[in-house]
Amino acid sequence: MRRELRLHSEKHLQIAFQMNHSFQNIRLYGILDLGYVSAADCEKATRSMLEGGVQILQLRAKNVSKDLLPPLARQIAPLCKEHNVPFIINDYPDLVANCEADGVHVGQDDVSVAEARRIAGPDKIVGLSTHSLDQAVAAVSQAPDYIGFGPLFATATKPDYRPIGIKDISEAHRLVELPVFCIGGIKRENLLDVLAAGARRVVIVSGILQAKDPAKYTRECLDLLVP
Ligand code: 3NM
Repeated sequence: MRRELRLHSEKHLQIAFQMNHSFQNIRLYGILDLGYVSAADCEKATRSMLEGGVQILQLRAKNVSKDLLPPLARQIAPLCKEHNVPFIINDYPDLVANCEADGVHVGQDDVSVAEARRIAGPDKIVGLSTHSLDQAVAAVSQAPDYIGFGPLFATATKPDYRPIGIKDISEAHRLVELPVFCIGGIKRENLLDVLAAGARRVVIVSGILQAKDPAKYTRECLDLLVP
C-alpha cells in the first residue's frame, strides 16, 4: 500500500512537472463565459478566440444548468485540440471526462485541488483561484498547476469581489513558484500597466468577448504579452 502511494505520488510529480513545463509559453488565457456569449454563439466565439491566439481556453457557465455543459463542451473541445490549446472546465471536476476537457478550474470555496485532481484524473490540469497575496502563497501547498490572481480591478464578470489592485503582483511572482495568471478587469488598454507591475500571464474575459472584432482584440493583447 505504502509503495503504491509512493509510486502514485512520483507519477503525479512527473505529470505536474510536464504540465508546469508546458505552461512556460502560455501567456494569454481566454474564458468563454456564458454570461457574455449565448449557447448558440459558443462555437463562433471559440473560433475567434483561437484564431486570435488564446493559449488556454476555459468554459465558464455560472447560472446555467450543468446539463447544458457537456454538449457545448464537446463542440469546443475539438476546436481547442486542433489549435493545441488546453481546454478547461470551470467548477466541475466530475464533468472533465464527459466534456473531453484537459482540466478543471476551481475556486476557494469549491473542492480542494487534491479532490479535483482525484475526480478529474491525475493527468488533468487543475487551476485554483486566489484573491489575495496570502491565498496565493497558501495555494502552493495544494500544488495546483496554476493559480488565478485577482480580481485586479473591479469587473462586471465577477462583481461580488473586492479588487486587489496591482501592488502585490510582483511579490506574488516572487513567492509563488507556479504559473500565476492575473485576472479581473484586464483590458488591452491597461495591459501594459499590468505587465509593468510584474504580471507575465493574464486572463481576459469581457475585453475579448465584448470586442467588435474578438480575434483582432485577442491578437493585439497577445502582441503586448509576447512582443
Ligand atoms: N475570476 P474580466 S476575476 C472569472 O479574481 C474571474 O478570481 C476572477 O473577467 C478572480 O476579464 C474574473 O471580464 C472575471 O474582468 C474576469
